[in-house]
Amino acid sequence: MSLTFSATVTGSVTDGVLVVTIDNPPVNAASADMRQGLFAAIDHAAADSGIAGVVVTGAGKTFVGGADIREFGKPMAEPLLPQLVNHIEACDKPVVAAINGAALGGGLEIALGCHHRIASPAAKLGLPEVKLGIVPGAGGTQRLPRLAGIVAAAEMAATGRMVGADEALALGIVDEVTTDDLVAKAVAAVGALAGDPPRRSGELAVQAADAEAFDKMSAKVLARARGQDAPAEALRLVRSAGERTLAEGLVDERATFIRLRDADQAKALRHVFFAERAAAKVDGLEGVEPRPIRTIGIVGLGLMGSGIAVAALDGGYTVIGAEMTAEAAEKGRERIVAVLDRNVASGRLDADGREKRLARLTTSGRLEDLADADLVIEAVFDDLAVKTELFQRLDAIVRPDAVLATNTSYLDPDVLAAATTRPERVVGLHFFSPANIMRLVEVVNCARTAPDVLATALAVAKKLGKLPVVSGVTEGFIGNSIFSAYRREAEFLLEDGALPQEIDAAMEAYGFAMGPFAVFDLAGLEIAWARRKRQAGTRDPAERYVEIADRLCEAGRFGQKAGRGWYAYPDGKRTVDPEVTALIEAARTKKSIVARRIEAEEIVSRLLGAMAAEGDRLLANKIALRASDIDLVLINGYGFPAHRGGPMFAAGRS
Ligand code: 3H9
Repeated sequence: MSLTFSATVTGSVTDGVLVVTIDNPPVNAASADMRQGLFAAIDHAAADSGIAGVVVTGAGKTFVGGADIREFGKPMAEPLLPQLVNHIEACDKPVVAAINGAALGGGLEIALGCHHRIASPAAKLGLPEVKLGIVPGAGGTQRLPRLAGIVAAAEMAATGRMVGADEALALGIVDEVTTDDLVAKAVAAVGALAGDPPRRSGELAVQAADAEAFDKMSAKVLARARGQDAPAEALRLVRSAGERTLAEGLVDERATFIRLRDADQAKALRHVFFAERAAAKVDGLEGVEPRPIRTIGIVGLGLMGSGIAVAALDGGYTVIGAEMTAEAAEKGRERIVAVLDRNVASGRLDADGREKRLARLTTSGRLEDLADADLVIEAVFDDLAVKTELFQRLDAIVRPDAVLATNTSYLDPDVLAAATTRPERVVGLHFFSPANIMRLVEVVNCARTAPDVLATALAVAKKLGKLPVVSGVTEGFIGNSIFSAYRREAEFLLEDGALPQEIDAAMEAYGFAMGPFAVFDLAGLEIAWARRKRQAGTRDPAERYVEIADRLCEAGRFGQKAGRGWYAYPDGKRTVDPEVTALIEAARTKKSIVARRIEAEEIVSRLLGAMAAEGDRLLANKIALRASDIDLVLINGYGFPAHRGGPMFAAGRS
C-alpha cells in the first residue's frame, strides 16, 4: 500500500515496517514540505499498531542534502528541523536511517535523530554548515559527539569535512555498512530492534574529551579559519556537549545558529554557494554534448604541466606527458612521481592509488606520441613564438576532432588559434599553481571556440574536481586583470603614504591569508617586471606609473626566492627592510608627493574599490559572464576571503 505524507514524502509498508522515502530533487533538501511529510510519517507509524517501526531513506543518490538553503532568510514554516529531529528521536518505535548517499548538515541531523543507522558504501556524512558561515541548527553539535566522541565530532563540525561510510562506521556514527539491499537490511533491523527501548543518540553519555588532542585539533582549525566566526562556535558547542544536558546544549546551538545565519559572513558564504552552482551554467551550452575525453596529452612537464598531469591522473584520465627531449620527459616523469609520492606520504593517496595512476601515465620526448590524445593541454614557457609554433605542430599531429587547450596566463589565445587549421577546437584552460591542488580553472572561450569544445573544457575541469569559470579573452583573463588593478592600487597607496607592511596587515586583517606585497614576494617580481619593460614603449605618459617595483628589481630584490623583495627574509622569515622604506620615500620625493597616514579602513576600501571597478569593466566588455563569477575567481585563485563573498559582492555589485 502506498501512502502519501506530503508532495515529497511517501511511504509503503513492508513486513510491518513503514518505509518512508524522501523524494525532493535535486538533493532531497529538508524543505517545509519535506519536514511536514516526514513528521506526519512518524505520527502515522506511532499511531498504527500494525506498524513495528520506520525506515527513512532518500530517493536518488542523496539521503538528505541538508536544510533547504533557499529558505534561509525567509519566514520558516513549522515543524522546524530541530522539532522534526526531536520528534523522530522521541518515537517509541524503532526508526532506522537507510543512508543511501549524502547525509549532510540537516540530513545528518535527521539520521542522528534516528535510533539506528545503516549506510551504503556510497554514503557521505558531514556537517558542512561552517562552509555556509553557520553551525548546525538541529542538534548536530550535540548528538554527533555522543556517537563519535568530542574530538572527532568537533573536527567534523568545525571544518565541514565529510566522511565516507567506512570512516563513519569506525567513528560510531553509523552502526552498519552494507553492500546488500539497503532498505531490506534496514527493514530487518527494525524487526530486530522492535520491542527494545530505542537507542536515542541524545540520551547517550558524552565521553570525556582528550584535552590535548582537542587543543591540537582546534588550534589547527582556528589557524585556518582566519576571521570566520562559525568554526570557533562549532568547536565551542561540541566541546560543551560534555558539560551540560542535551536540552541546554540544543538551546545554545539553536541561538548560535540563528545569530550566525543572519550575519554578514553567512550571507556572503551563501552567495558563494549559489555562485558556484551558477558558474556551471553557461548560456548557449544547454543541450550541447561535450566531446568524449579519455586520454589527455600535456605538453611541458614543468611545475605547472606536472601539476596538471597529476590532476588529470587523479581525475581518472590516461595521460601522455610530452616534452621536447627524452631527458626532459624523464625529468617531467620524476616530477609527477614526486608529487604522487608526497601525496602518499601525507595520506592523501594510498599505494594502490599511486600504482593505478602510474599505470595510466606515459611520458615521451616526441610530440608525435600525442596522436592518440583526445585533448592536449600545453603548459610550456609563456612565449608567443614558442606557443604559436607548438600549436601549428600539434594541429598536424592530433586527430581532427581532438581539442587543443592552452594554459597561457597572459598571451592572446586567439592568436594561437588562428595559427591552426581548426581554430574552433582551441580553448584556454588556465590552471593555477599547484594545479593538482588549486580548485580554480579559468576556461577561456576564444573568439572561435566551438560550443562543444567549450562544453568539453568545462566537463573535463569538473571531472578533475575543479571549479571552472568561463572567461572571455583579455590580457590576464578575469583573475589577472583584477589582480593587476589590485597591484596598481596597492602601489598607489605606497606612494600616497602607506608602507607594504601596513597594506599587508590591513588586507590580512580583512581576511586574506597574505597581503599583496607578501604575495608579490612569494610569486617573484621578475615576470611583472619583464611585462612592464615590454609595455614601456606603449604606455600613456599621462598614466600614473609607480616605479618602486622597478627599483627593487634593479637592486636584485626579486622576492622571497632571492631572499629579498618587498621584505627581507633572514632565515626565511618575512621582515620589514629599512632599505625598502628608503626606496619608497625616495620615490615619493621624486614625485613631490607628501606622504600622509593612511588608515587600514581606507587601504581596504581603495583596494576593494579598484578590484570592483576592474570587475565592472570586465562585465561591460563581456569578459566575465556575471559578477559572481568574478567573485569565485578571486576567492579560489587569489586568496580573497570567502566569508567576504568576493570583491563584487563586497562592493554590493553581486
Ligand atoms: C543545514 O543543513 C543547516 C542545519 O544544520 C540546520 C537547520 C535548522 N538547499 O551541488 P550540486 C541545489 S545547512 C537547497 O551541483 P551535486 C544546488 O543549488 C545545509 N538547494 O549537486 C543545485 O541547484 P541548481 C547543509 C541545494 O550532486 C542542485 O542542488 N548542507 C542544497 O554535485 C545540485 O547541486 C550543505 O551545505 C541545499 N541544501 O552535489 C550541502 N544543496 O541545479 C550542500 C544543493 O538549481 N550541498 N542544492 O543549481 C552539497 O554539498 C551538494 O549539493 C551535494 C550534491 C553533495 C548534496
